[in-house]
Amino acid sequence: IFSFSVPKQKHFTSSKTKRNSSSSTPIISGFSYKKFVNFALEETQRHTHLLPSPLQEKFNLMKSIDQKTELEMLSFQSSKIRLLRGLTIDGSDSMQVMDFAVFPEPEFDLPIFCANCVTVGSVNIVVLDLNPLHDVITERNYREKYYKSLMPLGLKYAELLPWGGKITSESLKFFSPIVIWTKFSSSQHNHDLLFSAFMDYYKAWLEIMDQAKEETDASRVICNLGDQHRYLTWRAEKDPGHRLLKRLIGECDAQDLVRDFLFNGVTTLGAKTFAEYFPEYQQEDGSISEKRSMVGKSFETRPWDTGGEFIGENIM
Ligand code: BLA
Repeated sequence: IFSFSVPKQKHFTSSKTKRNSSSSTPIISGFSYKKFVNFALEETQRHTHLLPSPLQEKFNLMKSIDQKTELEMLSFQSSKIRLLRGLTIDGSDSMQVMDFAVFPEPEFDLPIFCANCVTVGSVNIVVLDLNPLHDVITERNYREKYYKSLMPLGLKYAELLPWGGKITSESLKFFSPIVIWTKFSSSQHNHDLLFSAFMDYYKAWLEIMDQAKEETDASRVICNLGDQHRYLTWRAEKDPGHRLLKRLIGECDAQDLVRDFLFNGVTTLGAKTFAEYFPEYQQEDGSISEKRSMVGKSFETRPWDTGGEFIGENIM
């Protein structure tokens, strides 16, 4: 039996604030998203037996082309978890990135845990969510199954971490009524708040994982598989992180990281292509539009009511 232990406190740097000489904004020194990933791993181990993923051998540590930035990758699996993986980027120029996600086995219709945080200078961009596996705008049953009881949690953080402004409707369709989509400037208070939101959302995900029952109806498993593949196909093609990754490690390694690690499954869980799932991106010559969004940005405020009902307009 394989056992391992999570390196406790290895990356846990205490966050001290210091004054930025060029402005009066306090900046966080020693801030790192590694404590988020460490928390998630330790917490997961209380609920299930984690095994290292075969991906770990190829994806572990990388340096950017200019040697100034470090990329760290961790990946695991368990009985209900097809892939738990985290990427943290520790940049020299006060850039910190985390992309942490958990993808369920196709026998489970569990949401996909999704935490994406980007800190550049004092700017923070965050998406934290239990991304719905199925469409929560049209499929009421799925929405109620998972999100009804989570609405109080979502409402709490919707106040503390306000809506980040206009967002594309393509992205919005992958978000749940409890999504935390926010932007804020760095401060100890804000980073603490984000960490507590991350811990609460992750604990909520683990609890629904504990309760999840294996689906035995083959047609439903196929449906779970298809929707997870669609999600992976979307993110492997259009995730906002790609441009930065290309700049850091070059086009070829970035493609590998995105398709084989971050969105592993995009080439194995299904055969449909991006153009088949998202035909609106197909151009006359057959190629895929490089645009992130065909619709543009909308939804200046949170488009769900307190009951989790979608109240936005013009979602296509
Ligand atoms: C910005 N990342 C964003 C934005 C969103 C997300 C919504 C704001 C820009 C926009 O409105 O599109 C995240 N979008 C998501 C997520 C989903 C989605 C999670 O559709 C899920 C369905 N981000 C990363 C990684 C990097 C990264 C790994 O996850 C870098 C390596 C960078 N994200 C990044 C940067 C920005 C960003 C630099 C700001 C610049 C930009 O928008 O291009």
